[in-house]
Amino acid sequence: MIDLYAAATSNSVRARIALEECGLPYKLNRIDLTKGEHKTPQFLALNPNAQIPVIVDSDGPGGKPLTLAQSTAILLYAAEKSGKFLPKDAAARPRVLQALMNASTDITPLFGTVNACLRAKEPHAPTAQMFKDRLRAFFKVWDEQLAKTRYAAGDEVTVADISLLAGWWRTKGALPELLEGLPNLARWGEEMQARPAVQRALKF
Ligand SMILES: N[C@@H](CCC(=O)N[C@@H](CS)C(=O)NCC(=O)O)C(=O)O
Repeated sequence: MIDLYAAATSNSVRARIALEECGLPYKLNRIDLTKGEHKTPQFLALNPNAQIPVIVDSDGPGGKPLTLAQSTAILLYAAEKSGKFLPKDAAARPRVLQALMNASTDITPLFGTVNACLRAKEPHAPTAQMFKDRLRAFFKVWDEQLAKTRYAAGDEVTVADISLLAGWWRTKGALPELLEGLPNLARWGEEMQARPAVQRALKF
């Protein structure tokens, strides 16, 4: 059994969709960031960086317990443990990893940066707009890609789709104007969001 510590954030959702899609049984432990539940001694023992998501897998590698933070590490761990969503083919894999990294290390952090700019005690509109423009530019390239392929890295759902969905879903909820006029991305997002495992993962 896997314990997942999470809330309705893009990084948490990436990990939860991964567990649901990979069919790995888990228990959701809700962490309320507004109450500082990620800063308790018990939580810091799981992740000294005081960030969600975290998983604790009682049946980790070699049958030993594993504690793991970082949503993309959790996504890759779930994919490898289940043997799903990560092609073994040496030609296909780099393309999937490239798409995964864009979703995980460009899109989600930019979304967080825009939010931080907007929520700052003294918001600076031009800075927020600069990061919004960068985020929009990444989504525009995704829209062009998804005009050519059904999924993020080809004809099959991979870890890249799971990661991108997390950023797309949060942006759609908080900054929908950044996704306007991107029909291929919208087609992909709606299809991904309709998957039963994703529906379960998005219910908090
Ligand atoms: N790179 C990390 C980022 C994790 C992260 O930023 N988590 C946020 C929620 S989305 C958090 O726990 N924030 C707590 C805080 O900022 O105090 C990952 O992918 O898991």
